[in-house]
Amino acid sequence: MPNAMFRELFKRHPHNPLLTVDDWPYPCNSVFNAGATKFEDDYLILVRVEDHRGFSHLTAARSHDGITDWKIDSQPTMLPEPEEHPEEIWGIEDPRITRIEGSDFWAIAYTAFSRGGPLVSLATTRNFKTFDRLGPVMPPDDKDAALFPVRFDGRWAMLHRPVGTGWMGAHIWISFSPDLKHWGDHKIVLKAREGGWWDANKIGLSPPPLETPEGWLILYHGVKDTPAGCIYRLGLALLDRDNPTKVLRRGDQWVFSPKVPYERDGDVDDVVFPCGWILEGDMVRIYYGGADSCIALATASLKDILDYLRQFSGGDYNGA
Ligand code: M1P
Repeated sequence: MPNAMFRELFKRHPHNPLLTVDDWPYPCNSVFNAGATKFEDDYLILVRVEDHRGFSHLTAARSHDGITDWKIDSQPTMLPEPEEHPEEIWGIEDPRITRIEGSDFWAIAYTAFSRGGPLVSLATTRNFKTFDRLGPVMPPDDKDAALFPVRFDGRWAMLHRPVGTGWMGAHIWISFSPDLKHWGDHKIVLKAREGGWWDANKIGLSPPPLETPEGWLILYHGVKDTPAGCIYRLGLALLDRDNPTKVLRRGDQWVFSPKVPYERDGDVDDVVFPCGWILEGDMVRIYYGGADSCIALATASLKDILDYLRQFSGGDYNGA
C-alpha cells in the first residue's frame, strides 16, 4: 500500500500564523515567503511584503526565540531600485538567505520582477541594513534560486528554476560561477516528475540547500495543477556533498501540504512556500508563507528527515 506509511514530517507551531499584515508597522497587502537566518543573537527573517500596487519589497523582522515578540523594521528594509536596477521595476520577491561559510557576509538570492519576466538577482549584506547588489545573474524566466554556502573546487554553486517555453516542464537546475557574477555549466539537477505525481511538471527550490552529514538536503515545492487550482506541497531530496549535481535520494511522497485555514485560504489558496530554514541541534525550523498571506513556522527532526529519505526514496531520482 503506497499510503500505508504516509506521514507529514513537519509539525505546525501552535503560535501559527506567526505574522500577518495586522502585525505590520506600515500599510501593506500581504506578508509571506520569508528568508531566514540567525543574526547576532536573534532569528532574523527577511519578509516579502506586497504593497497595494501589487509590487513587493523586503522587510526584516527579528525575534529572540524565533516565535514571539518580533521586532519589525518600521520601514521597508530593501526596496526595489528601478532607477539603478531597471530589472526591479515591478518589485523584488522571495529572498533566500545563505550564510557564506567562513565569511562575515550573507548572500541573498531574490526574484526581480522585470519587464521581461521574473529573473534571479543576487545581493550581499553584512548587517541586514545595507545591501550590495550584484544585479541580475540569470535572465527571465527564472526564480526560486539560492546559493550553496561553500564553494566546489573553488566555484560558487547556485540552484535555480528556469522555465522554458512549451511543455518542457519547470525543473531545478544547478549552475557554477568563479565570481558570483558570471554563471555557467548549467545542468538540470532535479526534474519535475510527469503525469499524476504531486510534483509533476513544475517544481522549484524552497529554502537554500542545507548541509548534513549525509549530503545536501533539498526542500522543494511541487505544484499540482488541479481543476480547482494549483496545490503547492513540499518534498525532499539529498544531493552528494562533494558533487551537488548528483542526486542521492528523492522522496516519493510530499512531506508537508496545505491543510489549515491560513494555508488553504488567502491571496493564493493552497500554498505552503518556505524560503528559509534554520538547523539547531537536531531541530529543523522552516519559515514558510501560507496562502501568500502570512508567515508560519513548522519543525521536524533532522534525524527523522534523513531516516525518511533512506526509507522512502524511489529509484526515479531525477523524475526522468
Ligand atoms: O502563488 C504561489 C507562489 O507562486 C510563485 O512560485 P513558483 O513560480 O515557484 O510557482 C511565486 O510567485 C511565489 O512567490 C508564490 O508564493
